[in-house]
Amino acid sequence: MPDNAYRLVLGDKNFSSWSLRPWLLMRMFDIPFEEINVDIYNPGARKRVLEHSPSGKVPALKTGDLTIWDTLAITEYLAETHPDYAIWPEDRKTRATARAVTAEMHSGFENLRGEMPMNILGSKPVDEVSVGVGRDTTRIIEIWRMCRTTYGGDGPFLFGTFSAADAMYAPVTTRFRTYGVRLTDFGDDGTAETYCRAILSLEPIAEWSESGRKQMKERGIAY
Ligand SMILES: N[C@@H](CCC(=O)N[C@@H](CS)C(=O)NCC(=O)O)C(=O)O
Repeated sequence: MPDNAYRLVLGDKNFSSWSLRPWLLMRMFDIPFEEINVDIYNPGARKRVLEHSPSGKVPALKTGDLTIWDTLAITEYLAETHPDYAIWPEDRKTRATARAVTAEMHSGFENLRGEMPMNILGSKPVDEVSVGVGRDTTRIIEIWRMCRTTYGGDGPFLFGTFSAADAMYAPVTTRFRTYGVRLTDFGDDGTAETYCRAILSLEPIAEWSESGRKQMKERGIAY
């Protein structure tokens, strides 16, 4: 393997939302990489992850003697290493907005993340969501509508063509589906619904889910 080849350390595909983000980004930009899949939920998980990632968390990107152990840092490294790919929008002000919405996801929406953990293969519709999840959902819908109407142009993604911002929000679209969140209850005029469909119908999302199903089967969990 060449010294600068990429190895992406990933957690369980059905559950690890942070792992999905850089994986999807790299697949959408056709950046080749090898996967290192780690079982992060069964006994001994911490030791297994620490073999690859000093924070004890996944994902981590390894290349040569470098390990990058945070999703946002991985994203920035890829954007710097592959300047020809529009991982961030080209226009400086648009790029700043894309970074702001990406960072808002990276550091926020604790209610949604805590109460509705990613479970791509699962279907667990809820009758009602908590006040906190409702607040997070309303803000996410507001972000998506702002991006789509201001920057979406002819493309189906937040900034037109697929960018780091879409990779960051992809697990949210799967959560809304898993938990049957009715987006119209939180101010959606159809823009967020359409955006969710655009992400969920991506070929790599189907690939990730299928691979997640195989992993679950190997671990004795039927989906
Ligand atoms: N800030 C980190 C968060 C990574 C994270 O929380 N990963 C979870 C899996 S989705 C994890 O490794 N959890 C294992 C643990 O906390 O022990 C990032 O952006 O990559």
